[in-house]
Amino acid sequence: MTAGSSTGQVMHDMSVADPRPVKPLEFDGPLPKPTTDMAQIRADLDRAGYAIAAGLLTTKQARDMRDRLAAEIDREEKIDERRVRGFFTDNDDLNRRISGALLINRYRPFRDLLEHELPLTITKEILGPQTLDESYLVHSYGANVTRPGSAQQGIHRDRSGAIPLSAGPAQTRFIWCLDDFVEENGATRMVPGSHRDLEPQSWTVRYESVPAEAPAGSVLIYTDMLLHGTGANVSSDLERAGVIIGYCPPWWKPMINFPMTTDPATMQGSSKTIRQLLGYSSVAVGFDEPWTYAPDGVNALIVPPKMDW
Ligand SMILES: O=C(O)CCC(=O)C(=O)O
Ligand SMILES: [Fe+2]
Repeated sequence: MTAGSSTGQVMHDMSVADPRPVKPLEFDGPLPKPTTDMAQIRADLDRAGYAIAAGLLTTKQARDMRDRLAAEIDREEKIDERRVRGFFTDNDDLNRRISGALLINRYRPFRDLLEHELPLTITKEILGPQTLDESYLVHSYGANVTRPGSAQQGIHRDRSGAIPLSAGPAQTRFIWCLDDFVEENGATRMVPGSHRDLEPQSWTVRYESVPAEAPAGSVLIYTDMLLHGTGANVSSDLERAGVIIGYCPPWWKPMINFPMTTDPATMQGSSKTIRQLLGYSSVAVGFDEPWTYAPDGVNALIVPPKMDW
């Protein structure tokens, strides 16, 4: 297959002696490129299983968020390095990760990303209508900074193996690029077309993959059907910061219990949409249970579950 190759990559865990057989790409046609054209984004998602939306953040916004992210990671690392390194899905402890639960408490732009129009539009289109228009939820939120020498992450799906692939997407996923993503600094690797593959992911094959290269301020869009993973950072001096957010239907359990992890003071004056996305609602289907034992500050933020958008 001509469209990129992962076989030449540095893989610290496996090296060139990686004995696993290569699973070649089964995808023909042009690879998604950064675009501002919504029709192209939809077409790329359908055909390749991912798309690259360009220009969602200005260069300055991306740089400010990147600097703030670096500062928050430093701050956490000084308290306890296990908070930001050695994440269970990484092959070494060179990357730095931080939970979105911390980020949204500390800097408003990390909250604003959650209700940006583009991810919400795409989420609605992909996950489809919900019973009684109950709001989608933020399923997961974290940032991943690759650093020189860090290894490629194993190619995977952001999905529980317990959900059959035939059920279709259970999550929309967005990686906000705060730096230019290039192959050298570990741009996310994608397996185009794998969103249609109903074979469970295997650790015993080496998936051929392509780097999703994108300028800072872009967003990589995919779903939990697509095989992908962080690229190896083979540069000597480039970092690559990405903020990763997933959305799911309301009947799914988010990985972060935001009403319990978010400082209520930071949510004052926030929109109904972001509160719904973060789970400050009861349910549209089922018992409407008051949050009897929640702190007053949390109870004061509760909104109805029905989406207005
Ligand atoms: O940082 C990236 O490029 C992707 C990370 C990822 O796929 C994950 O952590 O699940
Ligand atoms: Fe992932």
